[in-house]
Amino acid sequence: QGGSKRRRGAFIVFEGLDRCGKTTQVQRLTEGWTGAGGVKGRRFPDRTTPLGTTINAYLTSQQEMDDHAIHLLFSANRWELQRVDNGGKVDDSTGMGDPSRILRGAEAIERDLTNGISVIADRYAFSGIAFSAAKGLNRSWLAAPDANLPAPDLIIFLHLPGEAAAARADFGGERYETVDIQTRVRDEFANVREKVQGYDGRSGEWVDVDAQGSIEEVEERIKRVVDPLLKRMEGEGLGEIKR
Ligand code: 2DT
Repeated sequence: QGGSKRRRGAFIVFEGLDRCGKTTQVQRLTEGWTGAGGVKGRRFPDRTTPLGTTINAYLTSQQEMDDHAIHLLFSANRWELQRVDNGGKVDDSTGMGDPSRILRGAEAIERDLTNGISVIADRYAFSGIAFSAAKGLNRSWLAAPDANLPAPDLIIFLHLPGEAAAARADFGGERYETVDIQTRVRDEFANVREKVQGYDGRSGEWVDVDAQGSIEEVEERIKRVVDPLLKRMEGEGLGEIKR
């Protein structure tokens, strides 16, 4: 070790339309993780936080909300998870003893990455932009609240052609789970993909992976994308966390 830079974890984000197999593949990659330093799975929205409860009420149509307001809540739901303990100044004024129980930041993505733990997320800011843009909100306004969040090293977009997606369209009953909305979101994801390298210059590589075929086939395709990233990290590491 000496004075050498500590190796950080890799941050990998999965995106795609509903029913493309994201959740299954995030789980598989997490459980079969071969990289050094361990791994954690994350899911956005995280419905377990206070804001997540409101987001869940919105998605399950128990609550209506202005499109801008819910967009900001989705983003805030990513931020509330980033909270860290300000370099050791943990607020333990509640006397609950275990700071990790007070500060969700103890589980925060940035801290995990710094500690060498890799993070795999089921959706992130790219879903945020695609879904809100599909409602017609101004695209340049949409990206602002997510600026400066930790940026992924790799975005894996699980791609299903239209017919294949329609064949899987036994959606649940949540707000966005209709063919009409999914079609518009598909177009918006294409816009996000185009902009990803350009609009912030910080986000990692966006890779489309064919989501057709068996779970094992898709898993194999994903491995072929992830393995080179892990190899790179075993070398000199990825250095600073991108923002
Ligand atoms: P799932 O929990 O089934 O993935 O559905 N969404 C998600 C947004 O509109 N904005 C966001 O920022 C994120 C992360 C996508 C969650 C639904 O919420 C949508 C589907």
